[in-house]
Amino acid sequence: NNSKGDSRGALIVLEGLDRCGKTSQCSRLLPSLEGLGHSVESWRFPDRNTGVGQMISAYLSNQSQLDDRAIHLLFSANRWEKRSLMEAKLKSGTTLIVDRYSYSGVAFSSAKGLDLQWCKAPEVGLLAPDLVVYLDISPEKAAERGGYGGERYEQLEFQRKVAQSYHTLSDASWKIVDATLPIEDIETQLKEMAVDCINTCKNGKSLSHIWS
Ligand code: FDM
Repeated sequence: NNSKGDSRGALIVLEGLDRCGKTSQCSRLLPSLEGLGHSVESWRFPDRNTGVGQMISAYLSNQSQLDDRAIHLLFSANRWEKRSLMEAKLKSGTTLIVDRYSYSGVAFSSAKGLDLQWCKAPEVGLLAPDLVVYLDISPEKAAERGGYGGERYEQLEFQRKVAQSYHTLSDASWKIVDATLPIEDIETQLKEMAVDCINTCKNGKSLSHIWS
């Protein structure tokens, strides 16, 4: 389909514990891929700009209390409300670099003790990433990095559980990057992985659904 000019963009997801450096790497990857002539957008979940996103934001900053399952479903709804735009962007050839996705959804909620399969269920049918990069750092090292911002989940004990959940969730397709390497080295690795992934998608890899 390359020759017809209808090739699609890639869905690239970055995951990891709080303070692993995901957000900095997303903002570095965007201009570096644009510099290569790719159409790219940077997204993040939760997307706090929607109505659902504002409820999530209030919860994270401890301004509201919600049942563990209710907040789980709100995080999921926040992805569902962006799904059709996501699909349209990808189909029009734009690559999306996404800071957190369904894996955060399942890792954080199951770290509270919710059943893993129950947590995955509302995610089924969302678009599957073409690449998941996990920025790997120990909870202890992450906690040493300039301290947490004070949101609900930013506590060492909880982050230890989240790390375990991520470990359970990960599969052989994930690219694990050592998040303690110098920023530039991580950036170089990510760029290479992203370019590879973009080319695979251009060459006809089809979009699929997560966990189905
Ligand atoms: N988080 C994020 C969840 O618990 N579930 C989700 O589905 C998502 C996307 O929200 F602690 C948690 C992870 C993190 C918090 O994320 C806010 P950012 O990246 O700090 O905005």
